[in-house]
Amino acid sequence: MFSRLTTRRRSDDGIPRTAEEPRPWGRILDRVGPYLRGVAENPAWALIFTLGRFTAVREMLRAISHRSGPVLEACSDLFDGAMATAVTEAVRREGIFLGLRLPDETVVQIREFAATQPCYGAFDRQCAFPAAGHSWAEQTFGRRFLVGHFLDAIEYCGAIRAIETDAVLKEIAARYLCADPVAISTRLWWSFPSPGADDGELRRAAQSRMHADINDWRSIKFFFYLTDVDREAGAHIFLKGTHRRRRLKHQFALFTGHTLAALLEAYGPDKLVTVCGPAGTGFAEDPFAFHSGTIVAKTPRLILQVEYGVTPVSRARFFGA
Ligand SMILES: O=C(O)CCC(=O)C(=O)O
Repeated sequence: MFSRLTTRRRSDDGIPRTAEEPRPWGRILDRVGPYLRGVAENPAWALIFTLGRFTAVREMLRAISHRSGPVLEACSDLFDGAMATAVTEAVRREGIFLGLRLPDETVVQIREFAATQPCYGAFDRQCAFPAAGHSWAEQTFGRRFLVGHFLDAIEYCGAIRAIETDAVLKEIAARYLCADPVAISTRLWWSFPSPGADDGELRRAAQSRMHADINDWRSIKFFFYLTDVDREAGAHIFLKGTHRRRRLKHQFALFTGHTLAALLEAYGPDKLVTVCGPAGTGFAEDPFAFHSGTIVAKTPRLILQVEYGVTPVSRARFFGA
């Protein structure tokens, strides 16, 4: 059924520890198409991609930027506006704030949406399937689906719209970005167990090596788990401090993705954060820091991500397609 059935060394906590890198050609070829499309859609992205990898450039742009409105204490039905300062300071200092929480009814609404709508395997609109039919879909389409995205269908989920436009999240984003925040992506997706996935499949599903997002000159992501997540369910991992302090070899590297083992050696094992928690758990992070999902060993994970930046993007990129 599947053409490649290689397995990858994986530790008990779901985080691949392999230090060696596979040959770069596959990684380069995988990226040519998306990069060219990115530049065609938005030529400014070439500049962001080239210069946005340097911490000095990012810090300089932050220093000269400003937001148009005053700093306010925002209020909303979902989050406590009083936490904006703590969130912003933690993300600035560590790159991550753990401790956001979605109201239970919001979790229920998004779970209902995800249970009644098909997701799309490997971002392919030809491969629609209900999450409960994941094994069926892999058999039927003859492909592994490590992730299933809902793409633009999430526009019809009121609970997601409410999070995306939430005044407290926007205020946190404005403070962190030192600019009027632009919503640059919203994604809802399942991560599924799919034993035997090879390195390329794991990499495309953000499960094999840590990476840094260069989506904009500055951005902030809010993640929310909609299912209970432990180390067997694809917990998100993060390297504290790497959004601001980064070795030159990692700033000049051709790829932003590196093995966890190599990064732990460079920055220290004490910097690793593994985010586990019940459905509703939320966290804010600067995705320029090294981060990743991990291999889903047992339980599928449903996760929502809302990202704010400073430069508008196209509709396709907004939903991650
Ligand atoms: O699946 C995850 O936890 C990581 C997602 C990720 O790497 C990203 O959104 O850039």
